Amino acid sequence: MPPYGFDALLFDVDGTLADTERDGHRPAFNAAFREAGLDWEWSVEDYGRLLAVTGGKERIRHYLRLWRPPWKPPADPEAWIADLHRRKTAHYQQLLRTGAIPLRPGVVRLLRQARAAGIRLGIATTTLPENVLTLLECSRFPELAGWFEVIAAGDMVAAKKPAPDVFQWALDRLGLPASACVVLEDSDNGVRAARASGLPTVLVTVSTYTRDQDFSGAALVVDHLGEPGLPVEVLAGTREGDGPIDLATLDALHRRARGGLSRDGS
Ligand code: XBP
Ligand code: MG
Repeated sequence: MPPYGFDALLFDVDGTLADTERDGHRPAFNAAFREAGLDWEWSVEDYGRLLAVTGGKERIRHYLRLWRPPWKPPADPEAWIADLHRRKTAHYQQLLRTGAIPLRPGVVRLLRQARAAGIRLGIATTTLPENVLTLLECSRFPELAGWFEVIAAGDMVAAKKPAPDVFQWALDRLGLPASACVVLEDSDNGVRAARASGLPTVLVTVSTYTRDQDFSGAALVVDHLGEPGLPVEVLAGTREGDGPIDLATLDALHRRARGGLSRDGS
């Protein structure tokens, strides 16, 4: 039993493990649009607004409904959206394979510390499992792809974040109560999803598009996890000490968030 008050860390992917949205998913959507003969282009600013809708297929559907009328897709709209999204995924993975999207500061350090301490690792993401694996395998640390016991992804469940489903799925697979896990997220939708599934402790590392969001359910909001020589800025909430975010930092947040409850929540 590790000397920490939690058994597992649950990581979001997009924005948390890596800052994937602006220079990863967005250009991949645009490349898919061009390939399909569409003159659509999601600018950096437009994409920030579209991110309110989680999930790539859902985002395209929303864009069609609210931004493109009276244009309509040929034939069956759902099949057409699915095909366009498949093209987007192929472009995204091609981009990941170039190594263009690095993992965020402190991610590998914290994962290594967790692994050494016997803390279990899981992922709760909106994107596809193959995107998660490609991101990790094409990073400078491909061994990370084998470190996550569970990859809970948006299409495996009925509703994507901010619904709690994907976190619930991860908890069920790990066989752990919510009280035994700490979550790392970057977005308001992610915090809402985690809190709605009863997860008490959410650390937010803000990303390109999320800095100004409302993180009222989070235990602490910082700019990134930090590294020796790369100080962490606290954006909301308080922490004990300073320095990079490590297991001791998360443990202190978790104990405070749980307010002295026992590990099974009683
Ligand atoms: C991330 C998302 C994803 C990506 C695109 O949300 O909303 O939809 O933008 O991925 P979170 P897909 O970080 O909260 O999980 O196109 O594969 O859906
Ligand atoms: Mg995210």
